[in-house]
Amino acid sequence: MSIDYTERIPNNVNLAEDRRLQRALESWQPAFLHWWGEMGPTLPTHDVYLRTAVAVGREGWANFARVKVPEYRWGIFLAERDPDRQIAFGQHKGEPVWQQVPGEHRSSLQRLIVVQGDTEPASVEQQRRLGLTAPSLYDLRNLFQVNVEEGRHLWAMVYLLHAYFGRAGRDEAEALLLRNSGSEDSPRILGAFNEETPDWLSFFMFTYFTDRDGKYQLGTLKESAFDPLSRTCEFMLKEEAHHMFVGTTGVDRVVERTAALMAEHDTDDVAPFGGIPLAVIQKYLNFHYSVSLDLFGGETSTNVANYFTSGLKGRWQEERRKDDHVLTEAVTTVEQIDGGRIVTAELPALTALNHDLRTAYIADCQTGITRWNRILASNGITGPGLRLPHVGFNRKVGLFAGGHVTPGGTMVDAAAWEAGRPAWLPTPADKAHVESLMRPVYEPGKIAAWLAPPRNGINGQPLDYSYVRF
Ligand code: BYC
Repeated sequence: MSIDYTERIPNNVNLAEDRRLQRALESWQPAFLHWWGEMGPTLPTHDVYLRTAVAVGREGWANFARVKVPEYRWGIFLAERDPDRQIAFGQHKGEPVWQQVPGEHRSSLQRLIVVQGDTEPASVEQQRRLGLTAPSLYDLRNLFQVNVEEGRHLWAMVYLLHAYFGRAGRDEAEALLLRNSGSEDSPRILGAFNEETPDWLSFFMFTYFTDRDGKYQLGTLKESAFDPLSRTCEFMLKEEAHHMFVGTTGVDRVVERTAALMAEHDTDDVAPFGGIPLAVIQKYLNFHYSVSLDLFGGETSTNVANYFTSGLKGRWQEERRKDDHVLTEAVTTVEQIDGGRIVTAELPALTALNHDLRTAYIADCQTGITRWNRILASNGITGPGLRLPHVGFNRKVGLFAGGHVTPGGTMVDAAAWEAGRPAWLPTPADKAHVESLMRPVYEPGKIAAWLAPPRNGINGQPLDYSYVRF
């Protein structure tokens, strides 16, 4: 299915054939561009080497070119429709998927789409000032790539709201541009999207841990019985892979540089040598991991049980699971706090589906830890290395909220937790040190001294390519 770039809004959904919808979206477009101008990247540039989607199939879906960022062609791209697709789970299992929204599921589906849509512009807002301190043109280009695609993911959700939810959907689409990350009066919906991303270590941790929640949530929405949502999420996941690559390799490069400085100077305290100490990397990791765990909602949730049973939101890799895909009889074990201790409890699998998704996410997060510790070892750094904190650490949502759990998984009282906090989460001094390293490097091929250079350029270009021109 090719994408029509002659239209004002590039799309592969035959927008030209639905004049009302086209007009509605064309009237949302200036509001989006205004929002981008006000809340998008603050660094002015001449052009940036960016990829743009040109098709949705397996082969060669993207085209790379120098683009003026505000002229990026944001559009609506859905994966191809499978005419035989059936609902894979829940009470409607085996029935044909829906091309329209069933009345009884209207408000739940709209809610899920709004929550998903709200995160996309939020991340652009959180990252808007990072261009001012980019460690290289390569990194700056990756930041813009992530930003324009999060903008496109907002378009993806707005298309669904406009096309399938009538007046209420159009109102929600408008509201997506009115809430803002960190705003006192109208914040973004989910906690992690109101946190700051003030420096590039935070950016790499965000794209590793928080974008990875995106991967898992989109993976469950890709299973949805509402076929347009499924097809939208399928294509979003394709774009999302690069965002996590930015996070994984970004943290790789910070760890690599830190390890090299530790080996060279035979000390853990690499701060005086312009590096980020491993203990500080661990604290940033603890923070971003724990706020990202909150994005999975409560370990037990009737919302998620209802979403699953009614076919709105499936499980990660639903069709590869070897069970009945209905789960009315199934049970699972979940950790929780009981009488000041962490215990495991057996619960109905249906209400524990957020926990099920989070379990797959945690296993995926662990692969990063393994690779970062391998980088440390290959630089001759022995010792405990980096690790994921306990799932109950620093939680604001779910069964651990309000409990005082150390990164090692011990329950302590509030005073002990506060006393431990500076060792576990970034302190003002840690943030000030990281901030002091954030100086822009805009010369082609040059790279800031607090991280290692990337292994390869983008799309086969050399590292000293002018990825961004001013
Ligand atoms: N902050 O029943 P519960 C991404 C609310 S990231 C604030 O336990 P449920 C991206 C919850 O809404 C992926 N509030 O949770 C990444 C509910 O409120 P209502 C985004 C929270 O509903 C990087 C109440 O607490 N996509 O794409 O089972 C860059 C009880 O909650 C939070 C999605 O999340 C929180 N952390 O699950 C760019 C997918 N957690 O309904 C993009 C769509 C929970 O009682 N969303 N609450 O008023 C969902 O599937 C679900 O809404 C959630 C929550 C998984 C978020």
